[in-house]
Amino acid sequence: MRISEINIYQYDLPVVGGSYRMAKTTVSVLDTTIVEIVTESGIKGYGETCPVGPVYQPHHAPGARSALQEMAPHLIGTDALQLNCVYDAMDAALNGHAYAKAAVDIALWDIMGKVYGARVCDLLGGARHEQVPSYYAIGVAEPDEAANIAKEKQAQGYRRLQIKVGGRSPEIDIEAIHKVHAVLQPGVKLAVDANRGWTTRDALNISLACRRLPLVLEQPCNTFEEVAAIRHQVPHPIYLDENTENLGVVLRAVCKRICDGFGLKVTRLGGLTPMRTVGGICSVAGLPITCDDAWGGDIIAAACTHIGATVESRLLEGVWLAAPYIDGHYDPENGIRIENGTIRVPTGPGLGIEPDTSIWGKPALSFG
Ligand code: 0XW
Ligand code: MG
Repeated sequence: MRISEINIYQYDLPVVGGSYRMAKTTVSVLDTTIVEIVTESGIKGYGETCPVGPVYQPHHAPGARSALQEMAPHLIGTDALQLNCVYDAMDAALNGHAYAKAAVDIALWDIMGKVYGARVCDLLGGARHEQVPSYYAIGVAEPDEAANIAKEKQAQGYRRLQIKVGGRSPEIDIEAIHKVHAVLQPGVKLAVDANRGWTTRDALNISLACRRLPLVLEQPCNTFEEVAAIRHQVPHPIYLDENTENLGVVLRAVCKRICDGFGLKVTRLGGLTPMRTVGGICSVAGLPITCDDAWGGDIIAAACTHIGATVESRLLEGVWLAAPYIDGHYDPENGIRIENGTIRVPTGPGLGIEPDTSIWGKPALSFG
């Protein structure tokens, strides 16, 4: 089934409440890129890639569109159902840029689902859950404010919280971690995410100051090497997030046991296809994962939910969505929602959402 047309949309997703703060960046509007792939039989698939600003990881929203512009002409005429061949065509046209290729990958899984009458999670090996747990990320906030948000989110049903730290004095981070921990209900998990913002010195001091608190340290330092250096000196489990830029890094981390789990991002790895491989590796290694992305609307939310549905319960820590920070949905009816801290896996074929494309205006780029 040949690809006859590719449309690329640009859309701004404003952050509800004004801004979202992490150790190295604060964002208030997210520039998202949506890829619409049309086949000769008229079936359409949708993919999306939305960096959370230009600093979070080496991804750039206009860069994603430039990469897609480079690749798209080479994809017209390829068979949408032959994912491997489309990958070959993308790699032959452009080296790297996995986060842009991811949008094409997601759109092709959507098309496959629509053609075969199956959900993406079922094509990926089968849904292990019809509802997946989500978790809430509390942006960098004053300690009392973070604790209040933690209480509010638990009351809404979340059973896992992530607090953002870093970019300020370690003493305030220590206080925030203790205050949030103090309001945790029994069984609620806590991840402390420095988003690469701590030096190894800060990570050691903060972890030791919180040594009695059960929590996970997510991406405490900037590089893989820094995390490896503190790995056996801190009392807490460590999850890697931003450093897992490709399958090779994941393999290295697993083989060297640099971490105890991963915060994964669908687009960073290059789409649902590499995510499935990483999921399999983590399953063999017994390492828990979260299925996330940096940001994005209903398309990314659906992709994260479908892959999350395929992960064993013992290893699925949660599926993170930007939905609570976004006003409205691309698909007002089937848009992905968090209810009582969980997400219902879509039931329709493909990603299970039918976006109202008029929301995005005219395509920024069209091919075919
Ligand atoms: C909480 N997230 C999954 C979404 C934000 O964009 C950052 C990210 C993380 O864990 O670093
Ligand atoms: Mg993280």
